[in-house]
Formats: sequence, C-alpha cells, structure tokens
Amino acid sequence: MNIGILCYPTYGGSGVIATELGKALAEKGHKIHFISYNQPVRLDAFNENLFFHEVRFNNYPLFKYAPYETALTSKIVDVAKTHNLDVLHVHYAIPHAAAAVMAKNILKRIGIKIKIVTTLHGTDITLVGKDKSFEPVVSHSLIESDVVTAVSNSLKLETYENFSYDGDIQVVPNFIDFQRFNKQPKDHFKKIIAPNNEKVIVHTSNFRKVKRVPDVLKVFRKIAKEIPTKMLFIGDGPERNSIEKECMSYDMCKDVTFLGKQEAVEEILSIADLFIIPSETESFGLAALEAMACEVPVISTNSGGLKEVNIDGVTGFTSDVGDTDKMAKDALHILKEENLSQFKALAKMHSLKFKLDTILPIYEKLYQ
Ligand code: GMT
Repeated sequence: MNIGILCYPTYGGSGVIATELGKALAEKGHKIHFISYNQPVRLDAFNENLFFHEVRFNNYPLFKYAPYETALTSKIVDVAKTHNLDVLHVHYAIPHAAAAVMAKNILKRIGIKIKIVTTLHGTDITLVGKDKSFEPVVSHSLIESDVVTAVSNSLKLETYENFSYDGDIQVVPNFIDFQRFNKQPKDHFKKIIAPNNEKVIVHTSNFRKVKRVPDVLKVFRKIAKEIPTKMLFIGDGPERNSIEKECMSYDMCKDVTFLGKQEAVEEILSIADLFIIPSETESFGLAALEAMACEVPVISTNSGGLKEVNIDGVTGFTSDVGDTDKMAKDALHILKEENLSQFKALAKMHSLKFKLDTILPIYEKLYQ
C-alpha cells in the first residue's frame, strides 16, 4: 500500500511511535511517505520504501500566525496525487487530523479517494484538545476520519467523555522494538555511574509540567535517605532548568546527574534498577514501557493509561498523583535485594505483550 504518515518530528512519544511504525511497514514492502515540518528524529536509516516530504512555506508579513495547517493540507494533497496514496495515518489530532480531513475533501472534488486513520496519543485529547476553542475541530476531525484509534483504554474513555464523537475507537497500544530495547551488558558503565554498587534510578521525559519532575526529586531524596542511590535524568524541556537549580540546593545533588537528550536510552536503562514516572496525566507512558523492556520495574502514578502498562504490585507500583511518600515506600520495597530480581523479571515479561510484531498487523488490517 501507499501510506502517508503525518506526525510531529520531535522526540515526543507520538512522533517516535509514528516513525517506528513507518519504518516497520517499509520493511514489509509498503511505500511510506512521511509528511512533517522536519525530518522525524527516528527516521535515521535509508530504506528504498521510505520517503520524507517537508512542509515549507514563506511567512508573509501580513500573517501574525504562520498558516501551518494550510501549508500541511496543500502538501498532503500534492503527495497524495503524486504518489497515489491509499491511506493517511495521522498521529496526534491537532492539527494533523483536521488538515487530513480538509485534504480528503479537496481530493474528493478531483475524483481521488483517500482514507484517514487517526491515532490519538494523549495530550491531543487530555490537555490541548479539551481546550474549548479546539473541541469543535477535534470532534469534527474524529467524525470525518474513517478509523479512529487510541493508545489506551483510558484515552478511549476520555475521548468519549470530552468530545462529540460516538463512533468506534479501537485501542491499539504503543509498542516496542525488542531488538533495540533489551538489557545490555553495560557493567563498565554501571561502575562509572555507581562505583560503590549504589542503586540506579532513571527518569526520562520532556520536562513539561504534566510530567511532575519535581516529584521525582522528592521521591529520590526520600529513597537516598535510606539507601545509597544514584539518580539519572534523561531529556530536556521547559522545567529542566528550575529542577536542576532546585537540586543544587540539596546535599544529595552529587548523586544526581542531568544527562539531557540521549539517543541510546536503552544503554542507560540497562544499568537502571528503577524507573520513576509520576505524571499528572499520561495516556500510555511509552517511556515506562521502554524501561520495562530493559528489565526495569516502574514507580508511576495511576493516572490515564499508566495502570494498563505498569501493573500494580507486579511490574512495579502505582500511586495517586503527588503521593510521593507512598512512591518512596514502594520504591524501597522494590529495591530490597530479596525483591528486586522478581520485579525486574515480571516487568520484562509484561512488556513482551507490546511487541512491534504483534501491533504491526493490527494497523495493516485497519488500513485494509
Ligand atoms: O509525553 C509527551 O508529552 C509526548 C506525547 C506525544 O504526543 O508525543 O506523548 C503521548 O503519546 C505517547 C505515544 O502514544 C504516549 O506514550 C504518552 O503517554 C503520551 N503523553 C501523555 O499523555 C502526556
């Protein structure tokens, strides 16, 4: 099939899922056309079936706001005509689904039929989409899509609660490429980070408010009071600066490292004993799944889809948002020598439910 994929090209989960899906589909012989304002970060290897189409436009002085959605729509029409696209798979409702719907109507007028699969990823529904000014456009885009998917059951329910849409929503969870996300022998690296065999805790995010990164620091301080521990923060974003500053005011700052954005996250996860993700809302939590695939148990909140990924008492523990006392208590329980290896094994075992090879045929069937 000829498939157009619309996504954000950044490190965010929706862009990662869209790109990894496109790469896997290309391996199976589909022609995949990515349409975005930059080359997606994970689109890093050549494949004869992978193409990238950059959305570009000149900003005219009259425009206070750049008309990205219009430029995107024109690009979709152009690519669909030139490359005979059968399906558009749009990741993240705003503005991708709306642009796809408009493009579909333009193409219909000139006798070209195209189908739209819209995948909801999270903040397009839980934060941004709920904004009253976006709601009518998001609802309309869902109604006009041929297939709507959501990455968790929780996101599906939240979509029904907040939008004027009562059509079908198929849950297709995030997935992992286990060839990449695997515990690797990195003992030399562990010795550098934790020379005295301290426990290693990792947090990965885009440091947005919704991730509640200060809670990670609170939990870490409570743990570090009890057992020798090192904390690694991966990623970057608006809150990073203030958290680094806050951290510097504590004694245990010497045990905390802010690594910034990292490509080989799986190598760092390979030396970790625990992953913390205390998000206010999280439709799935791809970062937690990546940790579990590398045999790292998870301390998370019970918000959104996190409890579908991190099974309470099995792969880690879940807590109410902000309950850092319970998170620290649960973390200390997991990190006990007699418990740790079992939590690690169960985290890995549950992660295997989200194999790329299992999810890929589900999307192929939806396209058909
Ligand atoms: O987590 C983010 O802030 C990035 C965001 C995105 O849209 O790129 O991630 C969302 O989509 C991911 C892939 O489906 C999910 O695993 C994340 O849980 C979800 N983030 C939130 O709901 C906050």
